Amino acid sequence: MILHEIETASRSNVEKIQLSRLQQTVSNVYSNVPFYKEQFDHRGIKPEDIQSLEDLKLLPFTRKADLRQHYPFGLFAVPQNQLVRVHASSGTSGKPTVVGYTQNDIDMWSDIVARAIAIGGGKPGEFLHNAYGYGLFTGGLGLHYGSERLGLVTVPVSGGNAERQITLIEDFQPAVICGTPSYILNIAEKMEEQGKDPAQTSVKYGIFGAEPWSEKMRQKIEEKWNLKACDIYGLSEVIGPGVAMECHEDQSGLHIAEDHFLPEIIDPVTLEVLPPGEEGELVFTSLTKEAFPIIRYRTGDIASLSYNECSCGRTTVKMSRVKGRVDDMLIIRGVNVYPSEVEHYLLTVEELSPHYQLHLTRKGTLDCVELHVEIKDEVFTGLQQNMEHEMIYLLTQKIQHIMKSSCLVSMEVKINQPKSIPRSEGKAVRILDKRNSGIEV
Ligand code: DLL
Repeated sequence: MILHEIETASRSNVEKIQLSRLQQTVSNVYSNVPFYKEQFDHRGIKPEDIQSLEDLKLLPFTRKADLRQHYPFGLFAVPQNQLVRVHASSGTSGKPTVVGYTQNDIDMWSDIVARAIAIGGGKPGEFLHNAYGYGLFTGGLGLHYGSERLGLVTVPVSGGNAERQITLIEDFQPAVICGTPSYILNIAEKMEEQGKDPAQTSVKYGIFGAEPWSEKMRQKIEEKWNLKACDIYGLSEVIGPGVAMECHEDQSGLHIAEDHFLPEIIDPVTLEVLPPGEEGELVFTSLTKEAFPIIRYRTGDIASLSYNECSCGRTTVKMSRVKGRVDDMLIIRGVNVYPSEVEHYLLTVEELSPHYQLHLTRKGTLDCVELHVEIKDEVFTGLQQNMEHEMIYLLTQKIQHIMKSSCLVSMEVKINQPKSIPRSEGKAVRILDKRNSGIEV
């Protein structure tokens, strides 16, 4: 195992590097991004006020809305002739958020993704099958550059066309596969339809992320593919994939590339910074970015931080698996529920496939959840006609009971036929919110 020096550095060394990089970043944004200058002036803060990492708390937060307001390039810190690339993430509403990179930014990003692939088990010389989408989304190109940087033979398949994915996996014999967990399951399903067993492929390591997934989903994928599945996290506003990566040795939390990104956890309501171990909204400050430095970016993702030693030998701070997004948290009759919790318990039900959707509706003033699940192919074909209704009834009761006792909310469960829930080629759509459609159900 090759460890980058910073990955095993002492806390005091890491903090020394972080402080000097933070001071540089703060001076840079103050001089080059009018939005930040205004924000700092408004609070009476000068770059020289940042004397310790604690002083980070003096700085203002940046929100997605700030990026939208300065669409497309208003928060960039370098002139256009220094940019070499832009990416964008599609918002569910309004304009996308656009991010820019200098050549140094691309180099830094390639380095951290190379590190991430190594953390996940990839080795130089092996084939890496990259099924993340190429384009404005950072997944495809992010993993691509990192894979090449580490010296893997990179197969730039992109998302879509599962048949071709299968042929290339069979013919090129990759050791590593990358994609969203939902799409990787989708490919496995297509293989099974062709009478093939994904567990028999050459793939040993999976680098999966870009959407929330549960521990149970990891178990399903690992079983189906006979591989080690590790979680990769990132977001375009911060750089793209590679902000944090789970190690294949320990598989319990993601090592943050904290020489480049300074994490905090805040209470999303009071905005107070929370201590290690407490769950809250993840916030990142970039420490080395040139084109698009970002201060205290509120990711909207819910996680916690841990500074405990990891069995892999790395000393970098770890973030927990993302539990969900602040805005995805469902409040059903006063009870908070994250879709990932629903997923976790749902996947304990043997008869179901790992595909589901939550449909949110409103009856009068009450929020209601319909949980759409899908029965497994083999269970469905094994059903005898006259038993069908009874079996579906009993299964519905069982799932409703599991949800009520684990997530503490009542959900209306709808059991669907195999393959009826839409499959994803990128990020899965798990929630359909029909509450503001004007239609009262
Ligand atoms: O999804 C970057 C990425 C690409 C990460 C490939 C990992 C692999 P965006 O499209 O900007 O960037 O979306 C960022 O996706 O704020 C999270 O809500 C979610 N997300 C990303 N990784 C994970 C993960 C890419 N491992 C948003 N677990 C983030 C849960 C994730 N959610």
